[in-house]
Amino acid sequence: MHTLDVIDSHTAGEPTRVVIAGFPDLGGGNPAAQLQRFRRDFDHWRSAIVCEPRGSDTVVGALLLPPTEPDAAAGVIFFNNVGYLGMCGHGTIGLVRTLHAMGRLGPGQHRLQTPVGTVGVELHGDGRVSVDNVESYRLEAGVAVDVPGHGRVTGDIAWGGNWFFITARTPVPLLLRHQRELTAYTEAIGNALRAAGITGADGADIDHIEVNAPAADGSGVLANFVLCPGLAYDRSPCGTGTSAKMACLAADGKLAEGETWIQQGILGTCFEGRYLHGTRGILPRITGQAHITAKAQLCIDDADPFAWGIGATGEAAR
Ligand code: PYC
Repeated sequence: MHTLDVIDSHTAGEPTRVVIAGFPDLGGGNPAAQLQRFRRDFDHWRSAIVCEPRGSDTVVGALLLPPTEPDAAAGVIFFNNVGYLGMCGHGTIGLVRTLHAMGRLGPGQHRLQTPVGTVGVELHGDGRVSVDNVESYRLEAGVAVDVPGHGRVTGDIAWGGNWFFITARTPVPLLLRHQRELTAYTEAIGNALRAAGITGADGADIDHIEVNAPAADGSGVLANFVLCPGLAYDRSPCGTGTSAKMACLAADGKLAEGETWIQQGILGTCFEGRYLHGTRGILPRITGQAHITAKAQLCIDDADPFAWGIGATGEAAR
């Protein structure tokens, strides 16, 4: 029997499960090096932690690592039901709340190492968390793709710590009750991009599809629907997606440095964003709120046919 200590939280509705003890030794090194070993030798632990029967398609896992940089508070590797995330905004906010609940962080500024770079975070006195995300930029504007059943869809390709295709075109209002249609639509866009060979930089898969449209509540802000790899939609406004969107707005001259951007998600919860100019794009700061939902121990019993999780194909992952 293997056991893992975890702390669960949600950030604006999107769950994060931080693994704080019990994970096999990944041999040291920075999060990028440890991610390679995680992926190669321990991928079944990923599915055991976040997939059913212990988790769900929606859960983002965060493996807590000791820091390797002198000024970092911790390292982290984010993962989900199908693989690994370079960076995760909502997950970082959940991680900071978790480190606070563990007594490892107090209010103030801190640094966290991720596989795509070190990010700054700030825990505010009121419990909100700001993330100084990795530099974000628009790679290409106005990219058109033919999407079966939906015709030609035009959008921007942008990096916010993950690769995004961002479009303003939506077949239905961005309301939770339309999540099935929105999931099918954004999945079709992702498949069409792959079929057309449209990628992020260096041939990277565009694995997050974001639809932005005026919020249906009449608040005047933009709402989004973000489909993540693994076909779960982000319940939060998506920190990396908000960063990518702000990079596009900045490139279009529609959002100035230091101006506040309110991004609503599909549940109606909001992240607050602003940016400073970077070298290639923008340096985004995303602020949101997380809440602890559980402190638990996961049990992995080798005699259990689903010990290592029910994979995305519906079969035992190992
Ligand atoms: O908040 O960046 C984010 C995120 C990515 C995937 C799910 N949430």
